[in-house]
Amino acid sequence: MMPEINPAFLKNGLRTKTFGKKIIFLDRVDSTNRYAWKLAELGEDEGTIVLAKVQEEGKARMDRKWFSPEGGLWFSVILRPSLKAYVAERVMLMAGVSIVESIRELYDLDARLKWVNDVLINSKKVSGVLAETSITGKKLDFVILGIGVNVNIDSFPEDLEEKATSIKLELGRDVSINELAIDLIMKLENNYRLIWKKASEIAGKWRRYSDTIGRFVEIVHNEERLRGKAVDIDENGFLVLRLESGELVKVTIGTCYYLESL
Ligand code: BT5
Repeated sequence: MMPEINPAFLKNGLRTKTFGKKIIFLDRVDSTNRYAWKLAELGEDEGTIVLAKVQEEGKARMDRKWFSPEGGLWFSVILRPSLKAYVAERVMLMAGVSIVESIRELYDLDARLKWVNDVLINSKKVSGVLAETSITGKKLDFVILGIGVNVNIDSFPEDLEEKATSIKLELGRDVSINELAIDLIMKLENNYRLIWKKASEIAGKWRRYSDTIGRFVEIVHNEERLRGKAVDIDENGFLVLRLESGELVKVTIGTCYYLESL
């Protein structure tokens, strides 16, 4: 078993049409999303992947940081979906589903999805997704789909200790980052094909793996807070909340916190 990333091994193992047809391997980068964004602006094709062993300024949503030492799987895929901008969330949805499927199949771990993009094992975050979109008017130019998975990471900084985990910590052994990368990139390509006409299939899988549906939640976005019971996810990745008044609302963006009660 080769735990470390090996470009030749990874390329040989991939059976995909577009995803990873070209992979740019970097030892270090500020952020694979930032790097891929620049390439996309220069016209890089759909499917090109930027993968780094270490990110010095890994990006999370809303200007937060992503801890990205050696031992993780950090990569970004350039996508050029012909979708209206408002359905770009579907990319996020299919990415979360793909990560969960890979972790479940390869390691038999009980990976679950917390809205909107967290993959949890035993209630701790093992993976996150950052989809950044370039939009002109109502048209989507490109999406940079960034995925981070804590694979062979032994320890986390103090502020993450309680809420983050890795596959190694859960299994008690190192695993092959190559094997996970190959499996995940293939699943991403397959699930990506479904986002046009079979988005409800993706939403169905999301529902099955959901950690969020059925819980009382608070969704926070900027100054806005919304409390309710999470009752469903729709095919665009929007969370359906039942407010205390009984009214159903769809939430499109925000950070989700779990509550004991409303
Ligand atoms: C995310 O944001 O979860 C998106 C993470 C995307 C990272 C990938 S790595 C490859 C690509 N290139 C990039 O530069 N980024 C992408 P969000 O939902 O905002 O969650 C961020 C929060 O997760 C932080 O505020 C921390 O609390 C926590 N966190 C940071 N690093 C973590 C880690 N390695 N594991 C688990 N939790 C982490």
